[in-house]
Amino acid sequence: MGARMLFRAVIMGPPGSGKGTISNRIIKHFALKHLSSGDLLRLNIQGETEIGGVAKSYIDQGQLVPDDVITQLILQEIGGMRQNYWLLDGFPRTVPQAEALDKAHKIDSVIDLNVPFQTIRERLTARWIHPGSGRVYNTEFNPPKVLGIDDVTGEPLSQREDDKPETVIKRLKAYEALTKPVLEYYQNKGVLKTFSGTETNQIWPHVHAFLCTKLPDVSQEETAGLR
Ligand code: G5P
Ligand code: MG
Repeated sequence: MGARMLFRAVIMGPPGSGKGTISNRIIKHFALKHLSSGDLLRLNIQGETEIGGVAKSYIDQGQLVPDDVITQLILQEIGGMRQNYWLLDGFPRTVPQAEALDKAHKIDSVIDLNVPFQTIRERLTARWIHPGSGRVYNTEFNPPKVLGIDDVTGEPLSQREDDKPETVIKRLKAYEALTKPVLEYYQNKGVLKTFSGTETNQIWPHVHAFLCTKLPDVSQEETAGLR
């Protein structure tokens, strides 16, 4: 991947729509750096940083953290990256966040996962995560090889505080009120690409085909040891 290459993407969708799951597939095929705002906030909570302290009360309530807090965190993180090809997951999720991002970086593509709310509610209570890496499992859909243990590191998995049914409903409401307008914002900029479905395995081939029109798929080269 040449140093001059530039590709800046965002993946959007309601809580539990599969942003993390599809992002993990994307980074196996395309040379993009994945940056999840939720994972970053959870690492700050775990590390007991000042931002973590502020964020925790909002996240546990199923509310969005204030725009200025998250915007500063993400823009700083992007600024610290050497690469100019990345995939933002979970940011921006309000119009002011999208506007602030726009001032700093022009976005090339927005992948929108349009998954019905009913499908989502059932998924989240069965979710387990590896906090260190953000790897996501689901006891029904993609269980770990050993229950409660991360496949790669062997470390214990945990459940998210905000995956309780009543908090999930609040998160879906926040999405409806604050994040949906961001879709319109990107639609007007002509960069929005929506993928609808109820299963990640149905949606993924379409996302893959779309990204192949923009970027080389490097997974074959990797297997052949060419990189
Ligand atoms: P997050 O961490 O960004 P959400 O709520 O946007 O959280 P979430 O919950 O991480 O999104 P996801 O990444 O879209 O969902 O979905 P996922 O984890 O890949 O999949 C969900 C589950 O379904 C998993 O168990 C997966 O294995 C399973 N699954 C996937 N596909 C299928 C399938 O086809 N079938 C089945 N059966 N299962 C499947 O944000 C958390 C909080 O941080 C704050 C907010 O408080 C937010 O609530 N925050 C921000 N606040 C303000 N501004 C921002 N920009 C913020 N970003 C984060
Ligand atoms: Mg996620």
